[in-house]
Amino acid sequence: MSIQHVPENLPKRIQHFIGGEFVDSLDGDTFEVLDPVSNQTYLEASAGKQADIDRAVAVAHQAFEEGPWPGMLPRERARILNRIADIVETRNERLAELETFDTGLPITQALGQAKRAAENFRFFADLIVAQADDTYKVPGKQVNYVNRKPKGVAGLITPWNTPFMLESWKLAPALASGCTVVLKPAEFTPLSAGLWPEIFREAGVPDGVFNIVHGYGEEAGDALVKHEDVRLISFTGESATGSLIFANAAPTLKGLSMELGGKSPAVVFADADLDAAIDSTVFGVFSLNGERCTAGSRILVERSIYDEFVRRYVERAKNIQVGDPHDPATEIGALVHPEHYAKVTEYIEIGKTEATLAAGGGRPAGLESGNYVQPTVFVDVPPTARIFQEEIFGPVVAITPFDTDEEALQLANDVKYGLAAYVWTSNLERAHNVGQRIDAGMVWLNSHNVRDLRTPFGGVKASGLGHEGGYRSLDFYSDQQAMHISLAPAHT
Ligand code: TXE
Repeated sequence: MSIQHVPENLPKRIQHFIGGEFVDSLDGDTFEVLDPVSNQTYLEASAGKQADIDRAVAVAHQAFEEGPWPGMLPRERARILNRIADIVETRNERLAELETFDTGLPITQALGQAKRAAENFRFFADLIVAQADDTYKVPGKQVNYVNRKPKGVAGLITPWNTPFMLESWKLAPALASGCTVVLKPAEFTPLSAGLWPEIFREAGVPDGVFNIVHGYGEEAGDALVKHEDVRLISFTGESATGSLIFANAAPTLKGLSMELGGKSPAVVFADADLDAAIDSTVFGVFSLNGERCTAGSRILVERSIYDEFVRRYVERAKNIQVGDPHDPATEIGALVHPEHYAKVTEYIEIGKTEATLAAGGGRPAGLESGNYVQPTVFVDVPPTARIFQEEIFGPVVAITPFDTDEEALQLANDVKYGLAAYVWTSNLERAHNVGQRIDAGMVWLNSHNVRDLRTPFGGVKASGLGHEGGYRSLDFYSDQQAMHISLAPAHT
């Protein structure tokens, strides 16, 4: 039976943060926040709607038009971003405790999130100081130069799988660029966002620059997307939601950056380092409770090693420790919410009608309540199966064999998504050729998930629009005004 771990000093209510103050919704409405271990309500959060978004955007807009933030020199903003990073790191344990309580992620995996969030702020602090603007000399003693300006109020809409870290991945470049922001966290996991206001205040971010409005996507999120004073939306979430946001943003011609769903292939050739490939593909779909957008949730294995691969993979899956996320021994915790648990278990039942169940498929022994599922492995999965085509976003993997490189590529690309891909082979020519031909925004060859923050992070096809990372993020949050000046002597 899962132990009940409730962090101390939880807020009575998770409120919006607008203009430097914690406030309730104007209509006083709230929504329940469940603990994924017990599915009990320990918290409520302010339910933001149009009026609350209007209030937050007005404050952010005024801070942009009249406040010091957009006009600061990059090195001044960089100093504040570095202070944010330092303070975030001092909150590591508290953040991990809140994140585990809110998301159901194993505490050992939540403990890594503060460091990643801090790194995001340090990285963009460095980048804005290093960034040079373009100048061009043209005939007739004319000079052209680019005047880079922050776009304005940025709407940031984030998902629930690693909420604090994914919020930092948008907050850092938006604030570094001089934008002011309204953050709309995921309603499943609003808790850790409440750490930002104190961190930003301590670091010296002026009031009004950073605002949070909690609420449902179709209410607060929708109002943010449609607001005419919001210049751009950076969104991370499901592809279907991305399409909706794309349509709703059209009338106000907003800038859009969208990191969406995935159903990423891991292609394992017979000449792969099998130990490394199995370690990676187990990590790829069972870490973060399988609630990982870049999860390698389809594994395509060359036929000659297929039986050996499946045998070893099933063995590993059966030994993964599922349990209370606050227990340091746990490797897979509780899924984030009963609604998501229902979605994942429904896919598991569908999978049983489409393919062969080789491991898992039910509730772990001894965990009779809570959103717990066994690490589940389906094999001999046909490409027409729903569990091959659709994102499950849980600890469920589909494994299937292939005979030729061409067949591997055909299977890999036979989905609407194109986020990540993983290729395992000792033939490096084949690794590059196969990797480059997979429809994916990000490909790892004999590796996984390690990346430099300057590389473009994003997907193709249904997995996204635009890329985050490095200068691509800064360009998204900035207008680049082309200035032209004559240095020829004025006609006397
Ligand atoms: O997404 P949802 P979830 C994806 C992952 C999975 C999904 C899980 O693939 O599919 O995110 O997160 C708000 N107008 N990624 O279930 O439901 C909603 O309130 C405006 C990919 O949260 O799309 C929440 O804040 N906003 C990613 C946010 O959108 C709306 C990495 C996401 O909600 C809205 C992590 C609307 N109509 C997860 N409806 C990557 N590619 O990097 C909902 N929202």
